Amino acid sequence: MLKIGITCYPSVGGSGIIATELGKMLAKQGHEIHFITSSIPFRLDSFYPNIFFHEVELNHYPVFQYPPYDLALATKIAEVIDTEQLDIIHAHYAVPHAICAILAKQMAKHPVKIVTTLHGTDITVLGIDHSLKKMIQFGIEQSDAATAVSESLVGQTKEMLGVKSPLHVIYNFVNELEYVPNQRHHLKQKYGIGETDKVLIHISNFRKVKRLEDVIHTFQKVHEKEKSHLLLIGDGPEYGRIYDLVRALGLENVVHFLGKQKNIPELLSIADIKLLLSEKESFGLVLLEAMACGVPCVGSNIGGIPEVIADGETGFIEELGDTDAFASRILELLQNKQKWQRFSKNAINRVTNCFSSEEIRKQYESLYYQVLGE
Ligand code: GMT
Repeated sequence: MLKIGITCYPSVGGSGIIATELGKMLAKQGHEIHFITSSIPFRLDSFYPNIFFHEVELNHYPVFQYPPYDLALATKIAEVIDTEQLDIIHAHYAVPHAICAILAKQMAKHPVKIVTTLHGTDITVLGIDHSLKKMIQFGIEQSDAATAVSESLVGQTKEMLGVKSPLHVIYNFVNELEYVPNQRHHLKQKYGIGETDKVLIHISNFRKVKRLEDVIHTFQKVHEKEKSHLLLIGDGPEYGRIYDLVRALGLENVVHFLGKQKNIPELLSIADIKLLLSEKESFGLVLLEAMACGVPCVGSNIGGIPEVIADGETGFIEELGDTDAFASRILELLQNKQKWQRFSKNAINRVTNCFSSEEIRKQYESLYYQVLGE
């Protein structure tokens, strides 16, 4: 059995979810898991005797303009490597987590291997910042193994950063016990949605790359032809702008801003279609969550989205920004019950066949043993 340290962003977000769910699955296999993060990962909701949490604490010295989080993290990782005799550090994101792990490895006395998973934002957003390119490349190349969550992200990483070392694709997954189709039609009533009205759903952190205005314009076109509502889940920088747009279009009674929510499977249970129309998306975990609940998805032809949605089988892919095409695909599904049911079934099957959490756990586990030479 291995002793594995995991460092990630513990707050809401796909990378934090994957890091935590993977930790929980590895713990079930008998491995000892040590989360080294700024706060308890939000998905670490129940007690596991072989999961430990090491909090990175920040000291506010008057000489520093900003408290040096990355150095505090590296120091903490080094301390845990030695005290717990860790075999592996799994860093989610090259910057800052892999960089901190590399520094920690140099400081620690106990030998450790570093596995880094790229989730996208560090490559597609930070990689554009020239000053960070070299550091991201260093983080990947100095790791003992690096993985990316889609083929598209591997391609982008190689192209943008000129990374020479191998990058393994290990797809994301969902907790299949949690994300299941449910009959919760009474929930519709709570939001003032008629029993037969259709429901579209979008879940994100409301950053510009998520193209919320395309979601609203697409919905407007659907709403003109079909009695429907839009649930917007999440919060972020675009919230205010999108709120104003919805009011300007007179859609405030049918577009529901729900903010950050925990009960995503329940909300998905009343949704007919999931929308993800981003301009950058290395994977789109929210698509997989929807598919597992039997909700067909409509997405943009960007990044890893076409690797998740099987176009014409579990949903539809259209060109970025083409709100007419998105709307007509949504109407095609909403107005043809048989087709919707076929897509819904295909979506559930695709999650089981291509993104099984057990398979993905095994892929990470065998990579750990590979870097350890076992
Ligand atoms: O999308 C975000 O802004 C959040 C970010 C994160 O850290 O969770 O998401 C990235 O990682 C997810 C998990 O691997 C992927 O599903 C998202 O596609 C990816 N986001 C981007 O590439 C923009």
